[in-house]
Amino acid sequence: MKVYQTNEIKNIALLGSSGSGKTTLAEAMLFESGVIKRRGTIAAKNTVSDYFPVEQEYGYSVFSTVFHVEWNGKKLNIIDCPGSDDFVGGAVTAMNVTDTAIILLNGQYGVEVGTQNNFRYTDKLGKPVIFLVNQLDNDKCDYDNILEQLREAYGPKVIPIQYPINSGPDFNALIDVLLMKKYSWKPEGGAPIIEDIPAEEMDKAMEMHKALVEAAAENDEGLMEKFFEQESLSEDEMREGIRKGLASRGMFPVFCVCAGKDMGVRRLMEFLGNVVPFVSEMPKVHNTRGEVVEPNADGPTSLYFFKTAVEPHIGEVQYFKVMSGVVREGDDLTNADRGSKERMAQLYVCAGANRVKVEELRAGDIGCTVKLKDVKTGNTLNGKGAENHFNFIKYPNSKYSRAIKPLNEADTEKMMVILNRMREEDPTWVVEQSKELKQTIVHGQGEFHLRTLKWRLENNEKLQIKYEEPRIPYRETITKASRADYRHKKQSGGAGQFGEVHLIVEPYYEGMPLPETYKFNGQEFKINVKGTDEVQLEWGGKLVFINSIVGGSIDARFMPAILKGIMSRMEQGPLTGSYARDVRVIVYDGKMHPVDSNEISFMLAGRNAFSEAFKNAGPKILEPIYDVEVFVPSDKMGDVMGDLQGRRAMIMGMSSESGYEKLVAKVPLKEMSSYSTSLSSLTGGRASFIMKFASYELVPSDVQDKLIKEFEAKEAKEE
Ligand SMILES: Nc1nc2c(ncn2[C@@H]2O[C@H](COP(=O)(O)OP(=O)(O)O)[C@@H](O)[C@H]2O)c(=O)[nH]1
Ligand SMILES: [Mg+2]
Repeated sequence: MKVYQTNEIKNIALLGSSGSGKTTLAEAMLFESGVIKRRGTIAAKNTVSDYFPVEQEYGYSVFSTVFHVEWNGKKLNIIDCPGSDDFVGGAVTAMNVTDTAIILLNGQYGVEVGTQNNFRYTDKLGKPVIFLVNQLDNDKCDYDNILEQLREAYGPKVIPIQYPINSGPDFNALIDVLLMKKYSWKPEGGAPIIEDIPAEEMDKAMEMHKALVEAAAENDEGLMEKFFEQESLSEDEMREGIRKGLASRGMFPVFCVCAGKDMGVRRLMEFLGNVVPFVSEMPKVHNTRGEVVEPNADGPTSLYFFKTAVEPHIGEVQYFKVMSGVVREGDDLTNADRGSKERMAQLYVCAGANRVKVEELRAGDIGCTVKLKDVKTGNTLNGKGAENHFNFIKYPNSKYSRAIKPLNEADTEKMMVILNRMREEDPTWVVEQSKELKQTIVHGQGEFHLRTLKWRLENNEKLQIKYEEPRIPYRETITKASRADYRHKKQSGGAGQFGEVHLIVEPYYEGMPLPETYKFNGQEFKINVKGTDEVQLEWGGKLVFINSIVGGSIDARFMPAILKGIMSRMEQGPLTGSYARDVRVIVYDGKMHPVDSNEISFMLAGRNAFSEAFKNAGPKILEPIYDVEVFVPSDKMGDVMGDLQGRRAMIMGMSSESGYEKLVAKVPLKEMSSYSTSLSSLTGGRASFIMKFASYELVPSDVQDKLIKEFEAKEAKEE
């Protein structure tokens, strides 16, 4: 295997909605470059890219797949990304370690919500984009209309380099307006027949060629001058201009293929090899200290690990990008995240499950290795002289959660070990052992995401599990002031117990003034603040505890016990056992016994007085509310809106973006538990959404009554 220099390497991500044809394109690229002898298909479950059993079972990509092809002396590292929102983790990672993104469009649908999501990420990361219209053989494919949609969505920077002459089932020819040639294929695809453009296409081709030349010239002043002098550019000058336009996102070229029939794929690869920017031409990468890290093979060695795959018979395969320097087998490196030392074992370049040994990998290249001791996805390994640390990959928040349980309770520990290991493969799974909900919760990107987790646990790990609805982390609070006394007294043989506490509770809000006078049933209570404890509650909100005991009716030494008693009730709210928050308590009086008073007595008196006062203080249940943004194809807007209204959503706004609508709403978490599934079935998988915790708000009174009844029934059963 040849060692490639930094200026011979290009890193490319294949993006696009699920079903647009990324995996099929990857297969055609591998075939065209001679890596494989036969093209596999999704239907036959034998593609290089979807090589995990779970992917073959479901017929779509779950993981990103890294492969490389050699083309005209260049090495193209390509990452085939899963298209579905459920597996967005792989796409986010790939975009971070590659330079150019190819966004595939399904000829049948054109611009989809998934296209927009992918494009937004490339925008955030400043990556070049090539649009690739695939499935030109689909009878619903309307290329001109897709171009229209692209221009509407991304503006005049969208410049077609090709157009099909005969899209639909007979597709076999296109015009390339960069080379000004006609490309056509025999039914088996592969090598094109390249001819002059037929007379009847000449006008259209010339017009598009001119637009392309002008767009290419715009990216460079020298080219612009030449263009004005000669009214044209040479082929090389055009390539130069397009390369610059790509790198600066001044141009988004559009290509055409029919990946399924291997038509147009060679020409695309030629363009990738000749025109798309090299690693060294891309915007600089920074380490966490903000220093520029040049992709320079002469610099110190730094590797960034972006992916872990656990493979049968091999174990963990770790994928990395050489951010600077050179890595060789036997190199001693230090893990910047974990402080541990690692010795590099064999190095490989990858083609899906097939790996080829390589002696060294140089700055900008992507490879994989095995048998590392303690390297997790996201870690940086440094050689001598490098002190880099990278953490540029930000995963989206999870939006689908389920409580997970082994069918056999004895397997709980085993399950946790496996879940934690699987997280290393896919950091978008979040596993949480919730003390509050008394459940183990797995958070993911959607129902499919968790379904594949279950499939893998059951099929690869032989561990049977079940999912349940996660409980909702309700909160309790009060809405008005109230007062209570409680005397705890116990006389049993020897030492007795005695403690009496008088207190007032009231709703707490930030910046409220110190208490002065209260009136309950005509009786006035004057408050004399002696001391204030402000407890920042672990679960959000505050408890403010005010001591205003006069005349020593309770010794100061008992105050911490009273607070402890109150806290124990805050942890287990009086209404439903949920955490309470935002309460101010004023202990203003009480009684002691010279012999029998002790801490436990005051703890219990404090707890019970608090409980009683809380119940009379207009107690309310709060529920978590999320900010939700839904991206919907315009024709599905009505259905999606209606569905949201059925979920007690408050619609905050709507805006039209090209091809889809963005809906902003506040929705209770309780109503979001099956949202990803419903949205997917309402829109045929063409919508997507994101959600983020916003605030706690009061639940409607009918919901509150129901929750209290459920809690009481459960308590009665347990007693
Ligand atoms: N007719 C036709 N079907 C295609 C083409 N490319 C892919 N497909 C089919 O579209 C489906 C989705 O393709 P796949 O490569 O899995 O898409 P991905 O989700 O983007 O990886 C599969 O059934 C493919 O066989 C094409 O050019 N023409
Ligand atoms: Mg795929």
